[in-house]
Amino acid sequence: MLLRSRIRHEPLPSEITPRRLYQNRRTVLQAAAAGLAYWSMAGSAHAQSSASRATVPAAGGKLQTRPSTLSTMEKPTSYKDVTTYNNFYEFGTEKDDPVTYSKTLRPRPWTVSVEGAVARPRVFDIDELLKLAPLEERIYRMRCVEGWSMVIPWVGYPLAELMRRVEPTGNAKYVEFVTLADRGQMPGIRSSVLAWPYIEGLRIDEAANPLTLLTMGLYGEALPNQNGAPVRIVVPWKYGFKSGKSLVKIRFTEQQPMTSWRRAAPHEYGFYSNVNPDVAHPRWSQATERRIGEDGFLQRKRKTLPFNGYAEQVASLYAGMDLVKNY
Ligand SMILES: Nc1nc2c(c(=O)[nH]1)N[C@H]1C(S)=C(S)[C@@H](COP(=O)(O)O)O[C@H]1N2
Ligand SMILES: [Mo]
Repeated sequence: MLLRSRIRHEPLPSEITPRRLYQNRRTVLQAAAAGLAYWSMAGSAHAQSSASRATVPAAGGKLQTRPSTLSTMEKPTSYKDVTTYNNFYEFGTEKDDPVTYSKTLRPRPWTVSVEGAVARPRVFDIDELLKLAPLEERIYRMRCVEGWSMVIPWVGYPLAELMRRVEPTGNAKYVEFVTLADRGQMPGIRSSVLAWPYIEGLRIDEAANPLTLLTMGLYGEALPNQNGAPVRIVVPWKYGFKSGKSLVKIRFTEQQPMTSWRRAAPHEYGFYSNVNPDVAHPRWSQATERRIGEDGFLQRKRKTLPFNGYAEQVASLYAGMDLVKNY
């Protein structure tokens, strides 16, 4: 298993891809700063990036993306780490279980039902979802509640694009994300470590924030099974468990949804779960983190940032709220 994945990913040197992404992003950011037309520059940056991607072996299909000014400039974690060190309890609780046991997941055909307090409820086919809005490459810092972090080049578009099309009503105060629970495809479901299906939720304004990404890919390719194929949510200012994988239902609700981790351990995992270095998990501190790929002899701990470094974009969502109580 490990041997096979090594061979498959050998032509993807982690030192080269992140540097190229970094350079393309700089071009776009500099163009924006110089007041040049963003689109013409973004177009040329994209042409450049799809050309250099021609050598990347396909884990899934290749996706057409445009760069985003919301990407971090930090060096992306290697493709190998992003796709072999995962949390996806439907396939087991060890970090290498998802890559090992998720071959049985069938990401096609796939539909996502969008329902509840919306004027236009609809079942979207995955291929329809892929074309609903232009795909962006969003390089986000991700922070797991367990104390490790990664930088991941996701591919998707803001969930707000989907929300616009289904028209949430005045009763839509929250969004519930329901993910696949199929014993036939997911061996981990035999275990009662969590209540299945895995459910997550956001407040409607969090869901509509431009950082909240409906995600169909990473590193320019369709999502590998272990990362939540074919579609997941990504919420970069919250602990990783808020980013539910392999979504089958998005439900707009008036009541705050009961989420899987809260149900399992309400004193450890709150509804909000914003990354907060000042609020310790009951069993460990959240003040620092270990960046995957930086481990080793001279491993350095990084300071965890409030809202995972996205405070400028999202802190206002919580104005006046007690973030110790609302952990
Ligand atoms: N359906 C489902 N989604 C899930 C999980 C899970 O166990 N099941 N784990 C969460 C946790 S704890 C983390 S840290 C992220 C990990 O995403 P990644 O493996 O793509 O980095 O997925 C989240 N989404
Ligand atoms: Mo996590």
